[in-house]
Amino acid sequence: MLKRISMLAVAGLTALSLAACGGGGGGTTTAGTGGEGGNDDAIVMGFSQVGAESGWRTANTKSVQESAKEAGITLRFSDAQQRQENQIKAIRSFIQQKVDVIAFSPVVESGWGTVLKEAKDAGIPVILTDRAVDDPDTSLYKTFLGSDFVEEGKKAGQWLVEEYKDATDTVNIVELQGTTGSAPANDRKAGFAEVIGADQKFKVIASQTGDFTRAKGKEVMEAFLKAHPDIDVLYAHNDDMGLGAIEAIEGAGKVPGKDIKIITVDAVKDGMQALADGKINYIVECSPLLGPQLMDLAKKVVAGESVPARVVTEETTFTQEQAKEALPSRQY
Ligand code: GYE
Repeated sequence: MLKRISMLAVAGLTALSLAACGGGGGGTTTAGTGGEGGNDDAIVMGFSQVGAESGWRTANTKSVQESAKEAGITLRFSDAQQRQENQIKAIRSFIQQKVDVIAFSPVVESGWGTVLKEAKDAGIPVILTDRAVDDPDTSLYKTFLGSDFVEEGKKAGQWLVEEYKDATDTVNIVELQGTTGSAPANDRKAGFAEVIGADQKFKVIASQTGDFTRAKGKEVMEAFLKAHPDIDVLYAHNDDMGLGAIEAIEGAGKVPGKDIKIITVDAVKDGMQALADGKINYIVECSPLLGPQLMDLAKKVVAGESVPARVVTEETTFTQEQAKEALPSRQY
């Protein structure tokens, strides 16, 4: 499967022309050691990224690009701009290019069977990274590397249960969901609902998607605030939506972190800063630094070695005090 191109010049030209043609929806770029280090056995990885919707995503892209370079893997990177059809196009293009391995972070969970079957038939192994697919045929991919999003939702719920353990009144919660149909939105919602569902006093009075972006988080929170004068808690499926919502809350003359308690997921720098500043109350960490593990898995898969079907990322949680301590050494 490995490209055995003996002349470096040819390798360079090939990389350039492929980059120029573009490969997927939002544009493909090639990086890595293919034309630099004289490594004509370099593994070629086609990577279809979700987009650039959040601080988490930016950190994840950087991690993947840097780790590919370090591992000597030639990366063909395609940005899907949050659209499944762009990802499907990118994967088909990677199949045509006969890359050695395809890695992708599926924007939504369903609808992948056909294109993954095409990759399998072409003998190209696929690695899921960050987000899952819901296809029951697990032979369509070699492994899934990423967080346990249900667990993240549960951790958010557990903090809330503890925070309001002495409260007897109803706790009115609004929820900003991630991208509709995405694994983190589905699972973070489910994990949270399971934990708070054990106590009747917790009521989710509004729940809508903010598409994981700051702008949408702000817009939806503004609508929530207009419709519901009595919001106690905001649960946002990522920091960026929470940060957008903070602007909306301040705009409505309320104090984020006090009048409305806020829980988010990710723990990117801006989120951690808002937590340290007292505007967010609790953050459940979701690590975007998946690059090194992804490259290790890719090497094994291409070498025909067996890999675990599931690799779960290790993560923690942060209170306001813990955020102050962690901030100076935060990598993303
Ligand atoms: O939490 C969010 C991003 O899939 C885990 O996607 C990822 C999520 C992350 O846009 O900020």
